[in-house]
Amino acid sequence: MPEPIDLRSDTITKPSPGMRKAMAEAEVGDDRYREDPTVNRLQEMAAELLGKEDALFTPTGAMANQVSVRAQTEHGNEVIVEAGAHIYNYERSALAALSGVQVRPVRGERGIMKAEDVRAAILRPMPEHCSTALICLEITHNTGGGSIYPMETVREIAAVAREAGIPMHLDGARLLNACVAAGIEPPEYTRHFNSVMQCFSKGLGAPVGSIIAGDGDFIERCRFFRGQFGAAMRQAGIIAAGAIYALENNVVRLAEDHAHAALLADALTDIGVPVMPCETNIVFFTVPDAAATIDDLRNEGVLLSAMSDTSIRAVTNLNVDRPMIDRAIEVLKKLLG
Ligand code: TLP
Repeated sequence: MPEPIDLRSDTITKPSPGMRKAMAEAEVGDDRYREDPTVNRLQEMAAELLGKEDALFTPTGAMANQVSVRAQTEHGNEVIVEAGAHIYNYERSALAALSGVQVRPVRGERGIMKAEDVRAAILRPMPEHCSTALICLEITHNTGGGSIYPMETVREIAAVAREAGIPMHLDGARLLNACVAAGIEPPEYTRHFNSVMQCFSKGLGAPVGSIIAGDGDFIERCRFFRGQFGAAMRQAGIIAAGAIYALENNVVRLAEDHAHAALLADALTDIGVPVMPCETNIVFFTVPDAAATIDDLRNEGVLLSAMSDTSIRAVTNLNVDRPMIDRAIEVLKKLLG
C-alpha cells in the first residue's frame, strides 16, 4: 500500500532534508538572555516581512493568539471574534482561563465579518460595565474555506475600530497564503492591525513555531506574558532555523498548493458535490455523512478531516504533489461521483 495522501491539514508537513540541515547547523544561544542569534534573526526577518517594529517567536499559533490577546486586554473585557474563527471555536476556553476575557462572536460570510456588524457588537466603555477591548480577524479564514478578506472590508473594519479606539488583532496563521494568492504584500494587510500572528508550522512547512509582530512596547508585553504562560524558550534557534528556511524557500511555492486545491474543488464541482469557493489551500465540501465518507476515503489511501457531521476539509500542502492530487481526485470521483 503506498503512503496515504494526507490532506487532513497543512500542519502535517514534515521538514524537508534542506530544512533539517539548516536546523541541525543553527547557531544557538539562550533566548531567555536574548542571546540566540537564530531566534533574533528570525524575529528581525518576520518584523520586516510583516511591516512591524518588532516580533516575538512562539511555539504555537494558539500561544501567539493567546499572548497577543493577554497583552492587549484586562480581565473582564470583551473581545470581538468571528463565529467560525479558530480563536473562538478552538481557543475560547484559553481566552477565558488565561486572559479572563469574554468573547463576543459576530457571524461572518465564510468568515468575513461586515464592518456594520462589528460596529453593532462594540460595547462602549461605561463605568461599572464591561467594554470591548479588541477586535480579532482571521486571514485566511480556516472554516470559511481558506477565504481571503477583501482589503476594502479590512479597511472598513479598521476604520470602525479606530473610531472606537479599539486595537485589532490578526490571526494570520495563513496570512502568507492570502498574500501569495491575492498578490498583496503583507504590510498592506498588517498596517490595519496592532498585532499580527503568522504560523510557520502550516503551509510554510516548518515543524514548530509562530510569530507575533507589532510595535516595540507591545512585543515587550508579549515577551512578559509568553514567559508567564511558561513558554520562554532557551536554545530555540534549532526550531527558529526551520522557520527561517521556510520563509526563504517555501513562501512563493504556496501558489502550488493553491493550484492543487483549485483542482480538487473543480473536480468535486464537476461531480456535483457542493463545494465552498476555493481561494487558497483549503477545500470545504458537503456530503450526507462526513464520518462514513472519511472512513471510505481512508480505505482508499486518502486522508481528509471531517469538520462537522456533513462537512469535510481538504488542505493542500507541500507534502502532496501533483500526482498525489490526481490520485486523490480519482478516489473522490469513485466514491462521490
Ligand atoms: N489550525 C489547525 C487545527 O487546530 C484546526 C488546522 O488543522 O487547521 N489559527 C488558525 C486559523 C488555525 O487554523 C490554527 C490551527 C491555529 C490558529 C492554531 O495554531 P497551532 O496549531 O500552531 O496552535
